[in-house]
Amino acid sequence: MFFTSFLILFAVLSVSFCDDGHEMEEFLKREYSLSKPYQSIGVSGSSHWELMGDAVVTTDHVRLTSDQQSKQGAVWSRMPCHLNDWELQVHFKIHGQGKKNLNGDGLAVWYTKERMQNGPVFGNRDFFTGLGVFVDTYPNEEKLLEAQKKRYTPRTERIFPYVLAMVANGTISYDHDRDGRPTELGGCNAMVRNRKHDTFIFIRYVRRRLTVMIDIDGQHEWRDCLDIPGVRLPQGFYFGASAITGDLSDNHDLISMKLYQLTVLRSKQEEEQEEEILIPSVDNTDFYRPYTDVESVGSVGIFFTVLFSMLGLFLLVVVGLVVYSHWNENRRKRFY
Ligand SMILES: *[C@@H]1O[C@H](CO)[C@@H](O)[C@H](O)[C@H]1NC(C)=O
Ligand SMILES: [Ca+2]
Repeated sequence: MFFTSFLILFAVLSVSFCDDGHEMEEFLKREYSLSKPYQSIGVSGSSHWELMGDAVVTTDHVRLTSDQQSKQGAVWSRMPCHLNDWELQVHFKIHGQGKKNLNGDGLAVWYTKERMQNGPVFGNRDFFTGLGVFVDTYPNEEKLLEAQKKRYTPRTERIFPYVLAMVANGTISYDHDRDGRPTELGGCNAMVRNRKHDTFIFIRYVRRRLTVMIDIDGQHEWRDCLDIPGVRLPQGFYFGASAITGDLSDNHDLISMKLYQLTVLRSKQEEEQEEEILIPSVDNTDFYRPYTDVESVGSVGIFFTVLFSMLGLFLLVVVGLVVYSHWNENRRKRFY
C-alpha cells in the first residue's frame, strides 16, 4: 500500500512537471550564433562577436583562457537579443595538465544586460543583471572549510565540476568562496574535464521556464541538470561566455554557441496576459537558499511534504474505497 501511494504520488508529480505538450519549432539564428569559421571575430567591427581579455581565436576554437595562471577572457555578442523563447547550445572543452582539484576556475555562459566588463565572476563583472550558467571546476567552499578545519557535512556536498545557474538583478553578488551556493537556483555535477569526446550544455528558456541540460558522456543524450519555472528574463540582453584562471588553471575553449529561436504557440489570452519583463527575477525565491541551516530545514521540509502527501493519498484511497463499496452495496440492493 505504501509503495502504491508512492507510485501514485510519483505519477502525479511527473504529470504536473511535464511539458504541457505544446509543439515547438526551432530555427537557428545565425546573428546570435558563434561557430566555425571564426575568422572575423575580434578583428573587424563587422563580426557579431567581440573578444576581450586573454581570449584568442584559432581555427578550431575560441580559447577564453589558456592553461596558465591568472588569465581571463570572454567573447560577447554585439547584438541584443529580442526573442521570447530560445535555446542556446554551447559546445565547449575544458582541459589541462592539472590533476583533479588542481585546476580552475571554470567557464560561464551569460545572458545579461551588461557586456564586455571583466571581473571576478568567471571573468565577468559581479552584480550582473540577467542569467549566468557556470561550469565551476574548483570547489572553493570545500577547500575553505578544510582550511578552517570545519567538518564537511555530506548533506551540503556538491561534486565538482559543478554546473549552476544564477539569476540576478544587479544588486546580488556572486559568492565565490562558497561557489555561488547562496544564490544557486539549481545545479548538477558534470565531469567535463579532459574528455575525449565533445561536451555540451543546453540552456533553454521557454514560457518563463529555465531548463539546463548537459551532454558530456559522448552518448548524444541530454541529461537534465536543472528545470525551474517562473524565471523572468527581460528581452534585449546579450549572450556571452567567459572564463577565468587563478593559481590553478585550465584551457577553457568554446567551439560553438548556437542560438535557436523556439516558436511556441500561445493563445490570445496568454499573449494578452504576458506583460513586459523589465527586471530579471524568479517567482519562487525560495530557490535562493541562504547558506546557514536552511539545508537541513530544506530536507526535513521535503521529508514532511512527501510524508504528508503519502498520508493524504492513502486517506483519499481509503475514502474512495469506502465510498465505492457503499455505492456498490446500494446498487446490489436495488438489483435484487
Ligand atoms: C533584486 O533582488 C533582490 C534579491 O532577490 C531583491 O531583494 C530586490 O528587491 C530586487 N530588486 C528589484 C529592483 O527588483
Ligand atoms: Ca569555484
